[in-house]
Amino acid sequence: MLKEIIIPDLGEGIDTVEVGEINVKPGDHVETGDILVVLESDKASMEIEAEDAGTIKEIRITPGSEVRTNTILAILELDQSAEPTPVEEVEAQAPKAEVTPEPVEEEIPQAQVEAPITKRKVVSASPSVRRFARELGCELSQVTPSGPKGRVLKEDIQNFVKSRLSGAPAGAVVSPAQPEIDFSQWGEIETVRLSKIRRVTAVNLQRAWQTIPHVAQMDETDITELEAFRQVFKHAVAKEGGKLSILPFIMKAVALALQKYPDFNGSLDIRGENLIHKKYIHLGIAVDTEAGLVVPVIRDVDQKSLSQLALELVDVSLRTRERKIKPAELMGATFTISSLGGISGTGFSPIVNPPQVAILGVSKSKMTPEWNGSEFVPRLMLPFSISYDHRVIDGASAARFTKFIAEALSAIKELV
Ligand code: CAO
Repeated sequence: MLKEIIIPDLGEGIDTVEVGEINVKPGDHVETGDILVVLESDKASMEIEAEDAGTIKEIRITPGSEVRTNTILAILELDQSAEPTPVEEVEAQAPKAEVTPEPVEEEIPQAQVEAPITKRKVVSASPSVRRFARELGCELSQVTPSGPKGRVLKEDIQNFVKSRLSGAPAGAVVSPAQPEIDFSQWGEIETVRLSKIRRVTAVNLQRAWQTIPHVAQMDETDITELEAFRQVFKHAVAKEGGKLSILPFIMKAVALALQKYPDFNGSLDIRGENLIHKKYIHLGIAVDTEAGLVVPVIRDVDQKSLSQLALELVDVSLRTRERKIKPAELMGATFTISSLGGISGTGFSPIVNPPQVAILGVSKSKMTPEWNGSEFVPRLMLPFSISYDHRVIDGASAARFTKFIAEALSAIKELV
């Protein structure tokens, strides 16, 4: 059964459009949805797609020609499975159509004609911009327009192509490259090659920074009792080869918080349409090594005791610093903790490590005078923060999450 593929209604005020690309030739087999032809007016491009599967018998237009509503673009021989009635039946109803190239206006018997065709997406762009996009192999419908009335400009295509080459998402603002500077013109210099870890980390951090809308939430907690507890039990843990720093307590509190607020343990799917909740809690722990930052993973933190976590932390951080950690041990984290508490600082906002949606930053605890309602008392206060992906987490949820961690660390008896 043959079918005419005709130009759909072009809309008011558009008499003719120019044929841009013809993506098929006689003999080609097409599936439903395949783009057959691209039409171009001075305002927009229109892709004509196949409504049915079949074989192209004839093309009746040429690139650059002017066509109008209802012009026949091509003749398609429908696949048998796509035909509404058996071939024999159709043949009995109407004479078999012999579609010949001449004359062009010859019609196929009406019984065998089905129309019209769907418009896919109308993109507003000038012919020169469309030509430019075609030369670069860039699909106009994917470009974010910045011109008046949603018109795609030449710069939009340049930005789109740049972002694709740099791995940034479509529509992301691409910063112009930094100019190369000869620093030796102002004094003596030495060039040091960055380690592989630093180079890989740089790419990952830049991608995370450009693709995730980050927000940081600061908080603090009273760990006076926790510290007293730690001083008593750290010797027993040390005898087993572990180190009971504040970190294992924080890991426990975070695991509880992730159970209560599972969004923080989730990941956005690649289209950004679904949040994947993970039923396991694997924590990435940022370890400072000579070669740069490495993040090994401690698994099933919610199922481990404090001393188990203390032992595993020593083992993992030691092997990471000695570069003995296996690649598989660096994968699968659901949330990351970055602790600079052993060094210095009152607060910082770490960068979220995708596909995770949040990261905890721990700073150095400090003895501070705290008002208890009637007097100032010395309390050991631990500052910490979370950075989170605002596409997934709201500010109020972030504040509840950090409040929960703060309370869990203060209530040491319940935590252990
Ligand atoms: N406040 C006060 N003191 C703290 C503290 C805190 N928040 N956290 C740790 N300390 C103390 C520890 O108790 C320890 O003291 P002692 O040696 O007297 O017992 C000392 O600081 C050093 O701790 P540590 O670093 O050896 O142990 P840890 O369990 O706290 O941390 C590890 C382990 C691997 C996370 C850490 O060594 C590390 O590498 N941190 C750097 C992470 C990093 O670079 N992050 C930045 C990445 S950017 O996001």
